[in-house]
Amino acid sequence: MRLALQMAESAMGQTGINPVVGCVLVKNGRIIGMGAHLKRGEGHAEVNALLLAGEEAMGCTAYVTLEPCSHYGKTAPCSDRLIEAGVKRVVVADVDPNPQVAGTGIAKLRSHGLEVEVGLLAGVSSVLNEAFNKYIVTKMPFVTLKTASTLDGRIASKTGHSRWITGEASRAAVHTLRHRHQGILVGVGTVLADDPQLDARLPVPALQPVRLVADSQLRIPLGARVLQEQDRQPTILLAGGQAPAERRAALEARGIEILTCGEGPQVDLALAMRQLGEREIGSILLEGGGRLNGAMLEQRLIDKMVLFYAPKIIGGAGAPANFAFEGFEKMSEAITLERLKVEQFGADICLTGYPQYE
Ligand code: AOF
Ligand code: ZN
Repeated sequence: MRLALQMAESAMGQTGINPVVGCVLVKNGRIIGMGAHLKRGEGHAEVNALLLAGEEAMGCTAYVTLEPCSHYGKTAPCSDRLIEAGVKRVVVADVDPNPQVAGTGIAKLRSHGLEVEVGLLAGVSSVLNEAFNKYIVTKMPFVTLKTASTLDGRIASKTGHSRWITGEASRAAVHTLRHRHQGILVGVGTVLADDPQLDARLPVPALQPVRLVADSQLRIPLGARVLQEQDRQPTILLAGGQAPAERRAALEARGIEILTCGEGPQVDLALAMRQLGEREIGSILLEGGGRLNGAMLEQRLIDKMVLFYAPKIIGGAGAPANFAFEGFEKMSEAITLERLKVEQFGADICLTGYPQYE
C-alpha cells in the first residue's frame, strides 16, 4: 500500500479534477503489476496495473489507494475489471466520496465473492486527495493559501520591499505547490506591486496552473507579466459587475478571459469560486496579497494554509501584513488552525494547517 500511495503522490497535480490513485498487485509474495492513474480521461490505476500483470492476475491481491470505481465515466468500471481478471482479494485505503461510487465499488466486489478490506493507511490517501474529496461533493475548488512572511507577519517592508523574505528552499517548495494546483490566484494589488509571472519553475518541466487575478475594476496593465504567454499559460480575470467597459474591451481584444463575479462593484469571491468550479478548476493556490487573503478568510473560502515564516522581524506600522481584514474583538473569536504540521526549509519554518470556522 505504501508503494501504491507513493505512485499516487507522484501524480499529484497531473490528474485535474480526478483523484490520484495507485495500485499494486501481489501474488505469492511477488509484485506482479503496478500502476497509477496519470491523466484524466486515461486509464485508472487498477487497469494500468492489470495490463502489466496480464494472466498472472488470477488469484492475486490488489492494493488500491482508493475504492475501485463502479460507474462508467470517461473509462469503464475498475471493479468489473478486477472481477474479470480473477483478483481474489482487494485491500483499499480510502472510500471514494464521488456520489457515483461512494461504497458501490466495494459492494460490487464483495457481491462477486472478492475479499475486501478497507481503511489501510486511509488517512494518507485522504490527504493526497483532499482537493478531489471536496470538489467531487461540492463542485467548489479546494483553496490552499500560501504566504511567505516575516515572524511579525509582514509580506513586505514599510517601503514595499519584498525580495526576498524566505530563502531558496522555501521558494522551491512553492513551485512544487504551484505544479500541484490547477489555478493560482492573486489580487490585482499584488500584480501592481510585484508584477509576478505566477508560473511553476522547477528543475524539471512543470505543469502550469491557470493564472487567476481578482481585479474588480480591471486595473491590470496590459503589459503585466501575468498577461503574457497566454498560449502557454492562460489567465482569467475575476472582475466586479461595474468594471469599466473600455478596460474590458481592451483586455478581451488581447484574448484575456474575464469572469464577471456578481453585479456589485467588488468581486463576489464565493461566486467566483463557484464559477471556477463549474469550469472544472478543482484546486486553487491563493498567493495573496493580504487583502485578498483576508477577504477569502472572512468568507471561509480557504480550506488549508501553508505559511512560510522567515526568521526575520521587519516591523513598520504601514508594512503590509499577510492577513488584512477587519479582525475580531476577542481571542475566543480567532480562527484557529488544526491538524498542524511544522516543517523546516533552510532557515525558514513552514506551518501547515486547516482553518476551523465555527
Ligand atoms: C478508480 N481508480 O485510478 C481513479 C478513480 O471519468 P473517469 O472514468 O476517469 O472516472 C473518474 C472518477 O473515477 C473519479 O471522479 C473518481 O470517482 C474515480 N477515480 N477510480 O477506481 C482510479 N482515478
Ligand atoms: Zn476506476
